[in-house]
Amino acid sequence: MSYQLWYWPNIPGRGEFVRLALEAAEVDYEDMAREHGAEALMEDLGSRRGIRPFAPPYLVHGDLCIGQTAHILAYLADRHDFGAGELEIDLQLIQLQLDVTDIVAEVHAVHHPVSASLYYQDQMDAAYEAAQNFRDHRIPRFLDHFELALEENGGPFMLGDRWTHVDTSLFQLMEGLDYMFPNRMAELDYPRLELVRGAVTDIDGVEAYLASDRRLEFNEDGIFRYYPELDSE
Ligand SMILES: N[C@@H](CCC(=O)N[C@@H](CS)C(=O)NCC(=O)O)C(=O)O
Repeated sequence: MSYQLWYWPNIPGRGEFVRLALEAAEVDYEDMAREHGAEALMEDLGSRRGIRPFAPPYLVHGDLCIGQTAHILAYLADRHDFGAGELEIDLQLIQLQLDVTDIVAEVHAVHHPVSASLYYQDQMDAAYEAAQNFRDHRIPRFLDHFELALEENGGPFMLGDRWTHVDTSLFQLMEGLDYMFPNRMAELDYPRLELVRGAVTDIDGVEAYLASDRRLEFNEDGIFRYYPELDSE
């Protein structure tokens, strides 16, 4: 039974972390809102009752409906063998995936420091300050953490020579940060993160995906946005 992925159709956003893992594993899925539109997504989510996802992305698989990016990835990793297959290490991988969730939430907060319900244009002064702090302190804090973790097994991937959901997410994180802060990222040096980024693009499924029209460009409606005024000089 094929997976149904529900995510906003016009941005890579958080859905891209799920797509990349599915594509790397060459697993079939239907990208529902890209096929049927954003209204279909709102209708589908709105029609669900009881314990349901708070927000996209969510994955439907038979009777299961799973929200939260890291949670979806943990489920898929277990079914398609792109975790570790060993409880202790799988828990560490999920922990790292949740660290990615945290930095992605901070990325979003750079453009929405006052409220996620307001447009960037309504909170630009606060965003300017938030971006400075994020660039100077939070990027190095998170990237040092991932770089150190990558040392554990010698790379290029988090587990050494086999990729996991953490690697595809680190790829997307680095791509997103480069798009968002080209000047700031050029000042920083993370050789292990660069190695994993290159190794992920060499995974057959990812290589084919990146060359396809399924791969969406970053844009200013998404999570990773480029506003020159928020980058370093
Ligand atoms: N922690 C959730 C966050 C989900 C989320 O915030 N989704 C965004 C799109 S990327 C959304 O549609 N939010 C609607 C809202 O917050 O009302 C995850 O990692 O999946």
